[in-house]
Amino acid sequence: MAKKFILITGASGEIGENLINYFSSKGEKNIIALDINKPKNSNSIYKFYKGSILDDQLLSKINSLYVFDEIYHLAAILSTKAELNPKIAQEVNVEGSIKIFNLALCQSKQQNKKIKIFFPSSIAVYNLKNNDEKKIPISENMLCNPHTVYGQNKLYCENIGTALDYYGNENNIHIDFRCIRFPGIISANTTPSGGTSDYAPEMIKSAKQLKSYSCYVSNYCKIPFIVMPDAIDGIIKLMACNKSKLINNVYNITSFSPTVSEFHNEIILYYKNFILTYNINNQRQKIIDSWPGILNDSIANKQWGWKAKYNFKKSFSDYLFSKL
Ligand code: AKB
Repeated sequence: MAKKFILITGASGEIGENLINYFSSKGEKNIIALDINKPKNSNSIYKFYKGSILDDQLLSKINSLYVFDEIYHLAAILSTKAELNPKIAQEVNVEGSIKIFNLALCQSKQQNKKIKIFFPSSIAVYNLKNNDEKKIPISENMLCNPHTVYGQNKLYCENIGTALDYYGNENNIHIDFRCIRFPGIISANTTPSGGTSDYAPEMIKSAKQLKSYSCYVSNYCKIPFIVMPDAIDGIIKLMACNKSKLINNVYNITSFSPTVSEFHNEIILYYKNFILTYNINNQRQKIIDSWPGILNDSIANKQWGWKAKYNFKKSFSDYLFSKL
């Protein structure tokens, strides 16, 4: 029987690197990684391909060389960068995703079975209009009318993936599409770039480096977050779940929703000299104001047992600042 592989696109991004570390810790070596940059942990994988998800020749080579069981399609341009470069964002986030879905459909056809594909979506698919909505836990079917390029790209791809799972393509070939709408993710060992939720991980990293931080959104701002171990746990749990239990394709997950001031107050318990200043970027502020204050993740909890292991306090004491 042919050896089965896992394909990870965006392998050197934050989720990619942490996912590779997870697989490697479980002894999983059959990983094919694709990214424009080499991941730091490339010695833990079978083969790294340096290139773009828009490169048809490269995708066709990868498709012909390997039999894939699962695909984690993580490559994307995040929200702040997408607003500044809408054309590139459309190419990478939409056209690139369609190419990866097509690769999954080819694999499904060759293997005569549904290929599992994991797609990370985002709270950017929501668009809140006022402060009252910030106080309501937002469920998957509420307020999905994104105004950012990134949110629109993600919602569009969610819908294509869901349709390919349900209806299949014109040849009746289906994929097994599984998607999480992530809140901001905070990692202790990697740094995000191009996102709008980056203020929290940047603030924490600055504190650890004994530097001050100038925050680009106001002190009252509040969006949901989780820490990286919970994000990885969510991906693994969702991908491992028996398909018969999954009534939906797209799920919210969350853990805590502090304001910028609450982040600051927690950080100074560990780094009492940490200085936070503000230099508001109106465009980024507007994006944060439009994202949920609280997420409702009860559907993920009911259908596949999702529950964050790290709450706000524990994230700092047992993960982010655990070595202090
Ligand atoms: C971003 O800020 O763009 C991402 C996200 C919340 O999807 N971190």
